[in-house]
Amino acid sequence: MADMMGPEGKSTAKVDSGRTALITGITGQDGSYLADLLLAKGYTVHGLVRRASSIERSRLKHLYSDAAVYDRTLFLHYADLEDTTTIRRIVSRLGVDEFYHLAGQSHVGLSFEIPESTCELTAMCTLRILEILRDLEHPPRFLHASSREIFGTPADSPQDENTPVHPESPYGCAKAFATQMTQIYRETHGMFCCNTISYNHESPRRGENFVTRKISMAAARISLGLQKDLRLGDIHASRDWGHARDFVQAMWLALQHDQPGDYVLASGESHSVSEFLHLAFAHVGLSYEDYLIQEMRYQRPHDVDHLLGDSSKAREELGWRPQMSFEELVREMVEADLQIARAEKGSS
Ligand code: G4F
Repeated sequence: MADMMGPEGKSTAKVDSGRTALITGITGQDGSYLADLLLAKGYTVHGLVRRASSIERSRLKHLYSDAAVYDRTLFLHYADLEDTTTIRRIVSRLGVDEFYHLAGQSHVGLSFEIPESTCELTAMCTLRILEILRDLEHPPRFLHASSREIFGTPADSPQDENTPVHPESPYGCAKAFATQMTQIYRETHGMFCCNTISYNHESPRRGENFVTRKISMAAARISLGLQKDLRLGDIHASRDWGHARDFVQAMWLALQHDQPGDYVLASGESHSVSEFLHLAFAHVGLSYEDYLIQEMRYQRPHDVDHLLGDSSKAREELGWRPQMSFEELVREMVEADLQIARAEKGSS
């Protein structure tokens, strides 16, 4: 795959005259849906990608295999999040209108294992980006993709923008820092900075180590005889699960609003992991109880039990309307994994 940097590290991209956006984390679930959305709206989209020995960009494949899009309205730039000099150079040269900061280590369980790098990537890198933007003559509008993990286990349910910040995981703590820094740059430097405080959001593009995708893949693969069992941790916790495509729509809406602000994004319904299991396995005519093995290694040192968000502010101020129900989400994920599993079976 071609990239934007020439042999001397000089960029070969041409900056479009229309609206432009830069996305960190463009190869992730949310980044790829956001790229789809912005390209459909006529934006020129720039994405920062990590330089790695193996290239994992499957979520963008439909875009960069499209000659009308790749290197025309979609450009990828190599820049690790810690590489402040490169990010500064790219941002100064491009002069984008909107900056969506989605990258970071986002696995809550993993953050207990690797707290330092989680804080470095999720907290400090956000601060460094804000500093880069502050130095620009015309800073772009800035969106930080925050997380409801900043609330920990709140006394009140549902949670909204006024819920006290009290994280209970290294990831939540790093996100709390980044969220508050975003507010500080808005309030003290007058920059157009927004936080979207998202509850769980899933899709067929979800990473394979998050619980919903583990389940949808297992249901599909077990039903086709490609897998024997499913190993999980605690299945009693409940989450407020929405669809990632709906959530990136709200991120875009936040940056189109006349005032910057913070917005909780949530479906407003909470379902347990066991409900997700039940629906996913029922979709392929199976009972999850026959295949589930619970293992200590997937239990967390601390897990938040019950999550429910109140996204009234986003709905009222931004006119946000999530489109997909919990049942539709489970169905879409299992159907997508059935297609993948059938292809694997066919080729073996
Ligand atoms: O899918 P999960 O890993 O999502 P979690 O921890 O709720 O975090 C996600 O949502 C947050 C917002 O609410 C984001 F900030 C964060 O970045 C991420 O997107 O786990 C969901 C539930 C947990 O209770 C977990 O303990 O499923 C439980 N679970 C049980 N077995 C498992 C497993 N989770 C994972 N990942 N893997 C298991 O085997």
